[in-house]
Amino acid sequence: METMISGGAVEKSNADREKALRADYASLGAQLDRRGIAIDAILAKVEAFGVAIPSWGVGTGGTRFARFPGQGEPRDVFDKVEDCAVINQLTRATPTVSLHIPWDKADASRLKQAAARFGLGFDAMNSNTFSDASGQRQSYKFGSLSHADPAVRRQAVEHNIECIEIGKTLGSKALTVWIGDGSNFPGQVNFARAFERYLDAMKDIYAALPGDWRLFTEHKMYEPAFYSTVVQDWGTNYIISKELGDKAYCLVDLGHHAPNVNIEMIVSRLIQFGKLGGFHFNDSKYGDDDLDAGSIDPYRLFLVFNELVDAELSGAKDFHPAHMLDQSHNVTDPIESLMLSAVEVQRAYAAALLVDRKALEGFQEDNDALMATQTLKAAYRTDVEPILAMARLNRGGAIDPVAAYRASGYRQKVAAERPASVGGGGGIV
Ligand SMILES: [Mn+2]
Repeated sequence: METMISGGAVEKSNADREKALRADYASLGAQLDRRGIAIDAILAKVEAFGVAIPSWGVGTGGTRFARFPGQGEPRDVFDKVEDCAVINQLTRATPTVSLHIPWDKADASRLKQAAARFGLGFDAMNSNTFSDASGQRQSYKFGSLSHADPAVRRQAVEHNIECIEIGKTLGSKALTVWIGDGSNFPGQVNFARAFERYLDAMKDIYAALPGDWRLFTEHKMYEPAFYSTVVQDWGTNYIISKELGDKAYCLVDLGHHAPNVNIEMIVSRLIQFGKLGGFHFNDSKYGDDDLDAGSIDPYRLFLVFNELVDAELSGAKDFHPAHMLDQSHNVTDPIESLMLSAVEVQRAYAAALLVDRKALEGFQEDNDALMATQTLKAAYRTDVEPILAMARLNRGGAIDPVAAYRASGYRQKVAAERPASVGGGGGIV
């Protein structure tokens, strides 16, 4: 297997840290043992856990005000795959890449080979009908799948079918559809007619889905349309998945909700009715900020994983959620942000695995609110870093991914090879 950073550099970085890690792991193991938890069982689950890297995330993001390009940004999808290979080499937590078409359009067979060199696979394909590609016949200025003009809707359907075709060659098994359709003014759009047109168009896309694929629809309450969006919340998303059929599931992007919305409860509802497709992980303070996962409210991320682990352990039906990051890195090196975000998602999973579920159930039955919430807190407060670091070490990754990455000089190396970019597409979807 090829690597972008030499194995020797990673070993050198680990050599300085391994002794301390083994001591910390043994100490945590003894602590968990007293709580009736086998640390090696948690380690095995963490080692098997993966989250997909969004191809658009390895470039520097921006806001509608400005974008400040970073050094050595990827020039095309092949450069993006190399950056994703670095992230997975050091974290061993990101075995797949989620592509965005047409931004990542390339010869699909060549692309598959490029990823296979590094042992990377492909997660869900993402279509783009929220901006106009050069040379495109119809404009999406006033919508795509819900547009009043059937020619625009047809073009948007065909684009989604093209994404499925590309994904078949790449080995992807899912299509994520997020649309920017909506309105900026009351009265601009008839809510019911627009949704009806959207559903009809989605049925055409669904009909083109291979038998072993899943279709994810992603809700978003506002932006780019600021008064209304066609797929605004999880209720509408659930309706869509029910209307389309068994291969249709809801995708939850943590940033696509109003502030203070109880997202973990939405997750629970979708699990209960077999319609949770997966996630776009990120964090936010005010809106769809696309900040690094776990950077603002790590407890919320833990509470989401508390629901996921509960479903995993109780054997919920149709439960195999896709894990993807969806972030915009405006002021950090995207590779560093994505490595730490993947680790944060893994951390929430590991901590949720430590919840004493039997005790929790007892406290719930006894209406002991204080002890019930303390049961969650006891798991959340446990520092699981030795488990995460040991999982990386066992699988050939770096005990400290950012330290290993900085010591490798990878960014300086690609900065010399890749010319500085100007402007460029946004990273917020
Ligand atoms: Mn998203």
